[in-house]
Formats: sequence, C-alpha cells, structure tokens
Amino acid sequence: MRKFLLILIIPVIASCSTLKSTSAVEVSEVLTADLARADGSWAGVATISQRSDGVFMSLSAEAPAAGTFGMHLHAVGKCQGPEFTSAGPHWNPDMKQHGRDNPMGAHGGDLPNVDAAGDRKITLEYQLPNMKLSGPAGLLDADGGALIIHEKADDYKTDPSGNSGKRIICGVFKSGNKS
Ligand SMILES: [Cu+2]
Ligand SMILES: [Zn+2]
Repeated sequence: MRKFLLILIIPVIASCSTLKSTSAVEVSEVLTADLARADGSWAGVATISQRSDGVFMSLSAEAPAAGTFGMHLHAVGKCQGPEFTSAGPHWNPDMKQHGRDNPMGAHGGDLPNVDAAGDRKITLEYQLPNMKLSGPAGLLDADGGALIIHEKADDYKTDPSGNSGKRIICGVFKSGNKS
C-alpha cells in the first residue's frame, strides 16, 4: 500500500513544480483608471502593471467613432470635463519634448496611437519603457496621473502634444489591488 501511494504522489509533485516555473511573471503593483467621456459617460478601463518582466499597460475602451486617436499619460490625476485640461501636460519626468520622432523627445507619457474599427472598440497591450509608477519621479507622484485619449491621431513629433486635438476621454490612475 505504501509503495502504491509513493508512485501516485511523485508525478503530482513533479507536474506542480513545472507549472510554477512556466508562470513565473510576478505582479508587484497595479494601477487602474476608469475612463469617461466629456459628458461623464463610461468609456472603458486602463491598467498599468508593474511586473517582474517590465511595466505593461492594457487598455479596453470605446471610441466615439471609427478612427485613429492619440493617447498619453498626463501629469495630473484630475479629469474635469468637458475639456479635461485639469489633467495637465504630458507626464514628462525627464524634461523632454513631445514625440518619439522628435530628436528632443519623447515624454515619458507618450504612447502609441490607438485604432478603432467599425465597432468603435479600442484594445491595446503595450510595454512602457523606463516607467516608474511610484515615488517623486513616478506617474503616481503627489498630484497623481491620468490617461487621456484625444480626438485626432498624434503625429509623434509636434511639441507639446502631437497635434492630437481635443481631449475626449480621461481616466485617473488609482493604486489597485495586487493580483
Ligand atoms: Cu494627451
Ligand atoms: Zn508628449
């Protein structure tokens, strides 16, 4: 009987440790932002996760129409409609100019444009380079941080905001539960 049990248990232990080593990405911090349009209606959700393999943003949102839209992390965690100017300029801890195609760029908060097709859905998984979430130089500094989606595409070079036009969707990042 004892022999039988051992034979049964060993393969189970072996398969558990295999599972553990293949899912080794650890999440130490998660920020979430509920997104709203200028009229206050729901427009989606964004999360930024500090993981052992980097900082990743994931976005699920609903655009007002099909198209391409500029998107940035802004320096102040305040979304006062309808203009959302309360969110301040682009998050810019390194005092750079706007845009990845600008020799003096880019802002830490500059993000890729997002596309919506006929269903108006926007989804994005994006690794944020050189991103700090907390501390004085982090996105969640004393005045917080926000995600803004603009009415037009970002040209990736025109300072200070890539000619992306009005701010149409805004969300304030909050420290969420670790998962
Ligand atoms: Cu912006
Ligand atoms: Zn910028």
